[in-house]
Amino acid sequence: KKVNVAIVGATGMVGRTFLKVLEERNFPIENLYLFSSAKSAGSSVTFNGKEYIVEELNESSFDRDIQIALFSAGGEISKTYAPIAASKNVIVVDNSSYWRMNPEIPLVVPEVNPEAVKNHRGIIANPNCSTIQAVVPLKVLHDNYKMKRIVYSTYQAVSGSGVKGVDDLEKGVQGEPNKFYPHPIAYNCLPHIDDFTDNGYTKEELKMINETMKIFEDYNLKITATTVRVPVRNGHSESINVEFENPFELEELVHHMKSAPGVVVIDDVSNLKYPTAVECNDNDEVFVGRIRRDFSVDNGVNLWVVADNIRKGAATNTVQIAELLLSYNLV
Ligand code: 11C
Repeated sequence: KKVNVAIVGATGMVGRTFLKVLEERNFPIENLYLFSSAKSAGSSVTFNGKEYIVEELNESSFDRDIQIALFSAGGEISKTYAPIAASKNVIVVDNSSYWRMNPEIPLVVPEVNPEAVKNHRGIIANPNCSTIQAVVPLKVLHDNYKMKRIVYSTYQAVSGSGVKGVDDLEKGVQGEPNKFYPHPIAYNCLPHIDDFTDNGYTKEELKMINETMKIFEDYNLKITATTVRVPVRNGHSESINVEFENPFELEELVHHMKSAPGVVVIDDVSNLKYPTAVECNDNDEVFVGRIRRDFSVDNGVNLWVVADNIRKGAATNTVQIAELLLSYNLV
């Protein structure tokens, strides 16, 4: 079965990666419609060898036969246009943060909670990149040992901020002053991603905490997070400390991790093998290494988790959700 697909935000970093991933995975597209802001409208994009002209998004963009729309054009666009699309029987898979915590909107990572898509009412949310790469490896551990507390510390690439972040890093290493971040990102680390909130946490930290609870449907989990921007072009890294209700054998835990869907274990410190952002770039899996017991608590483990934030953290996960819609016959 082939479907008609729209992409909103087609010229952005994630939008372009949607096209790449759809092409690579041979997503069954009959007709493709590409939308952007007025600024990028009119540009041409090649998909599967055919040229498409990007149209300006407006209220009548969805007045045609479209079954699935992938959105990545920021929260404000999703706030306004996702309900318009949904009202015209388009199923929206939205990469912005706007709908994620709405109790009526499923928040889906296909390796973790695929069944949640079945409850959709026209809009499905794609989680934040740093949450996605955390919950993929945590799923198998939660199933086996029941997590009770998580401490997230992230090392996030500038591509998470889009082209402006990448520019600040590239020009910063050439000696130019920072334009986008409030401090230099070249040769520096900024403990600041997204806006600060009244309780001292950033929105990025709160996203990791709240989205993890929603995806696991476990609001008793105790979670804390510190999210940091580092001078890496692409690929987020995370240190994850987890404490379980139940005891575990490390060897068995590693065995479970190796069999987890979407996870690749690279953990051979005697040969200096562990995942890094540079080497994991351009892959769809979540890479896990440095798996070791936390000796300071009864049932704790430390993990080092790396993924391509634009692919698995955004575009690939969104396309996988669209694939779920097809496999569950929801379109
Ligand atoms: C970053 N995680 O790395 C952000 C980018 O809520 O979708 C994605 C923000 C979001 O800066």
